[in-house]
Amino acid sequence: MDSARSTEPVRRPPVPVKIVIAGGFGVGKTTTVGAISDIPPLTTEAEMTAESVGIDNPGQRTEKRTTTVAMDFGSVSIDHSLKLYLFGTPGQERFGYMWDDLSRGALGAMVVVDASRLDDCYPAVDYFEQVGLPFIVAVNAFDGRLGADLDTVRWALAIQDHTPVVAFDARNRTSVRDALLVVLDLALHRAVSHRSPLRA
Ligand SMILES: Nc1nc2c(ncn2[C@@H]2O[C@H](COP(=O)(O)OP(=O)(O)OP(=O)(O)O)[C@@H](O)[C@H]2O)c(=O)[nH]1
Ligand SMILES: [Mg+2]
Repeated sequence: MDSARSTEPVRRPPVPVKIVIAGGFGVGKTTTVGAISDIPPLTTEAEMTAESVGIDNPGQRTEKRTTTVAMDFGSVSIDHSLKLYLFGTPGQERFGYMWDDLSRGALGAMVVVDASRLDDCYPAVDYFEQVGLPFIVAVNAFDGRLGADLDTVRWALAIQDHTPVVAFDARNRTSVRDALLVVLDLALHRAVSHRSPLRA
């Protein structure tokens, strides 16, 4: 009995990794979490009211009726050894005070960008540069169009060379997965390069 038990491979629980999905108002953060999550995502959507007109600008997406007021939450298993926990931030600037809490303990972040409204994206880029959390800029190809090429986005947002800028489709699971893998790759590289060398 004992010898049979000892030959069984030890199945360790997956390593939990927290990733923040951030960005300006209405850029597709909730859509991103919903597209990839293995579980029904937890959302905190509230109806947008007439009072928000002129303050919250959804751009050309006049069909937008709700907005995130606290957070999005979802999870996805990358493989048996790694499980991502995704925390989406609210996009409205007045909820910016929540970003510290949502980012605590995160390994990396994905800043979702609508290239037709780049102005809305500066606060998220600034925030992650200031707190030093590895992040990528993921330009959401609304309706298959980027609105601006990636070099233009990098230049306009003054994105540093070591920060990846990628295109993705927030509604497409595979596309979101590929973008998240870039976040993981970046976070891993950062962790390895910041590790102090072993003493002989
Ligand atoms: N056509 C198209 N519409 C999209 C895409 N991503 C999101 N949308 C739509 O754009 C609107 C905004 O998407 P959300 O995912 O709610 O954006 P958000 O960033 O979570 O918004 P806030 O939480 O309010 O800041 C919704 O109506 C989505 O259906 C996309 O890739 N293509
Ligand atoms: Mg949202």
